[in-house]
Amino acid sequence: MRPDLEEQQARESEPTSTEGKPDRLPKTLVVVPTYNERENLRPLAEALLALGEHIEVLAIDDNSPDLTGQVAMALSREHARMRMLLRPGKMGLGSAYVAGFRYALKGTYQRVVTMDADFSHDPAYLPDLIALTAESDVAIGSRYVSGGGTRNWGLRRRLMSRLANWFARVWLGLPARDCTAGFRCYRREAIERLPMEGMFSRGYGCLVEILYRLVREGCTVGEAPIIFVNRRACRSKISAREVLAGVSVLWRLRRSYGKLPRRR
Ligand SMILES: Nc1nc2c(ncn2[C@@H]2O[C@H](COP(=O)(O)OP(=O)(O)OP(=O)(O)O)[C@@H](O)[C@H]2O)c(=O)[nH]1
Ligand SMILES: [Mg+2]
Repeated sequence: MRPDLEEQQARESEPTSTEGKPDRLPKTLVVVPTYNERENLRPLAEALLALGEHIEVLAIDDNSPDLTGQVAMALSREHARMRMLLRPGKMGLGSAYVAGFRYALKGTYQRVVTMDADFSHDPAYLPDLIALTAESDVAIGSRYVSGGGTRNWGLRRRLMSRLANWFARVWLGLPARDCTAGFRCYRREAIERLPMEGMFSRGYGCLVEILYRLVREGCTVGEAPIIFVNRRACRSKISAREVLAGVSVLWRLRRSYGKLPRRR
């Protein structure tokens, strides 16, 4: 790890313990995993923080070679509601989410949002997602419900996403149209029920795995439409290996726990 990041990593910023603000919106931690998102992190974090005092942002950076970690450090010095967790190397999206969940449980956050740093997930949808958690334990920013969709995705990406979702529904019995979406809001109580130690996946497969495990624990799922826009800056990280790892997670979940029962 670079020496400039070493010192900072030792002092990860602390979660706050103040209660929600008088506007009564639930105190929300927005977890943003980053790997090579130098150009995206600042505009995204500032757009999120501008949504209101109830929002705090946690950037989880895995020692990105483009020094996104330095942007996270600068932001956390400038903004009281900006937090950071700098890890020594690339550990995968799933492991970043779990680190974010653990961080949230140490504080008094009532909601935890996960979203990508690359503006595929528009911060403007955040209030809708938080509002939906009044009735569901998990709210998904969904591309595959009425009003949702994708922009600038090639045929291969569209097919892969549809196929993964079809498997998640038919093979695992998940009760959602968009099971692979990373833009989600969780109630704190849902995160508390997630068996994090036993997770199979450290990469992208975690999206299906988290949803599967939560539904198995009895959590309810709602979906709000979003238009997903393909990244506008920096490079994609999804490799063929990641796709294979995702398929193996579906297989392991089905083999270990079976298909989820139909909801009444
Ligand atoms: N901390 C951390 N973040 C990661 C890792 N892998 C991906 N990310 C971040 O997770 C989010 C989703 O990754 P993306 O590469 O955008 O995946 P995607 O949106 O499915 O695909 P593209 O946008 O086409 O690249 C982004 O904010 C990434 O920077 C990782 O190993 N560690
Ligand atoms: Mg992306």
